Amino acid sequence: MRDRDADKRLAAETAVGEVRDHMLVGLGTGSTAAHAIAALAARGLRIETVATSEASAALARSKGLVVRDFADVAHVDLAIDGADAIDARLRCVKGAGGAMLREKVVAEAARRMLVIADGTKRVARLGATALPVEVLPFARAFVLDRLSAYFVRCVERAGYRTDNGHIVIDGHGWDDASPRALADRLMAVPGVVGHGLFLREVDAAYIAENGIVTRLER
Ligand code: ABF
Repeated sequence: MRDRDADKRLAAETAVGEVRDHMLVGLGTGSTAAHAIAALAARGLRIETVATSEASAALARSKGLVVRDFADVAHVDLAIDGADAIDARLRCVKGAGGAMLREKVVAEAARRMLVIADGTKRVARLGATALPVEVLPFARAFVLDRLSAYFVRCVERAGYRTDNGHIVIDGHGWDDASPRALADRLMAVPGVVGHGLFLREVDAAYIAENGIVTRLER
């Protein structure tokens, strides 16, 4: 049995094969995305990038990639990012790494969005994975109270702040019968600034399991 990290690297390296010269590439966050950043740098293409986190920006720069300020960017050619869970319809839960808000903006700006993952991320149902919700610190107690209607248990990440200065509440135990409705309800709570449900952003996934890569296309 291969180790998970080898599968993460294989998925990342395979997906990076879609990148061409002169593209503007969105860099994801997390250990799988870090493999993609390394693979991109190794290819030596003439590309520019934007990053979904300060950590990924620093990693990319350290490897010699050009990282632009996303605040100056409206369109990205290709985004490549990890996930915490992905189902057969390419719907994902993201945000264990806390970068889901910037990840969603970049994914939405991208003409094509690829998820890269090892096989353990493939799930039949999304609801077994904790759903991260990014929250304005000012609204902490109010949002925790409102979120209790949608989750069996809500856990604030102790001492944690996102790159945007917000807190994260992980929602455990949620009904995944209609995730679109849940996504809408979460965003309707004042003080919620984002969440980790990616329901229509992902165009394709590269999933590696025991050294075999499967590409799923929407
Ligand atoms: C980002 O990093 C997130 O959206 C997801 O939460 C996490 C996956 O991390 P890893 O690749 O380390 O499993 O992609």
